[in-house]
Amino acid sequence: MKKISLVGVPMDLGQTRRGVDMGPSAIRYAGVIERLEHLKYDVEDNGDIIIGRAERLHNPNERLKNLKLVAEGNEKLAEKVDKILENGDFPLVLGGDHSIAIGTLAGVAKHYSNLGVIWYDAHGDLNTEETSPSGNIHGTPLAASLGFGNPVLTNLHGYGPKIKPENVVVIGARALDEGEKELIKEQGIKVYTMHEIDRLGMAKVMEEAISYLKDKTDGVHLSLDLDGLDPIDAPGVGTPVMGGISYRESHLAMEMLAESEIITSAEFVEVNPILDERNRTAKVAVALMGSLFGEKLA
Ligand code: 5AB
Ligand code: MN
Ligand code: MN
Ligand code: MN
Repeated sequence: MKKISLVGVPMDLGQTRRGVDMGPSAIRYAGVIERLEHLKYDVEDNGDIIIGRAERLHNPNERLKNLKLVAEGNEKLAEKVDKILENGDFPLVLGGDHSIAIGTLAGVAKHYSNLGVIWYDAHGDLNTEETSPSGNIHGTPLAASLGFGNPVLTNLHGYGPKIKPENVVVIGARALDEGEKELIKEQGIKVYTMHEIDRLGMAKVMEEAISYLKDKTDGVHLSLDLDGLDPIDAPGVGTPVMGGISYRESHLAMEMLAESEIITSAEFVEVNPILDERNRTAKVAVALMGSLFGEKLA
């Protein structure tokens, strides 16, 4: 069994609601290490990546907020993740806002020739510097990893694009911006919105997603934004959207990924303990990690 190598990323500069930088602490407090050790994994905790502090509000002339500090933090993360994979371990990244997926994928993708990505999220995170309605980098990491957006982000860690559009599956989308919808059509990105989840059921969606990625990829990264879940089950997120994936459906999705054995790296992001109810969202994240790593109910 592979060693699981944890990295915390206390990043909150990819959006404007403070508190998501405490996500890694909240997830550790919710017992991630104990949960994985109980499943007989060897778990290493690398601690947190050091993220710079914005001295004052972002420069209003900059389209993408805190670009420099976000890029610097992501570069450090990419180096760390790169080393974890060089050691042959499984990288498990704890966010932090979703801008950190740029660094995670930069560290992961160079180890594969056809990396697949499952993007579990209410949002597409497919905005670019031009299409972003907010200037928040956490709304752009999937586009950046595909090679669309500001070169500082698309070329992070010295190369890009990291992934190919035909190797991406988005699951749970229900709040896509116009520019994101266009990019999805133009690039032929596979998206299971809540409509398909309602219509087909989560089991069928995951079956399809897994068989879509299984043969054409040599590794699959899971990027799980807790706002993919319904805010009733995961209230501690900065950009909640009603009508999301349930807690049970999410467990089923993780259990099916565990059975498929396709996942080779993962990150759990956007847990904001300030907006949470008694650390519930971090506990949900840890429970889902349990299922992802093979926990069984009986
Ligand atoms: B998250 C929005 N599309 O770009 C934007 O939480 C929201 O990482 C982005 O999925 C949400 O600002 C980013 C309106
Ligand atoms: Mn989201
Ligand atoms: Mn996201
Ligand atoms: Mn969010």
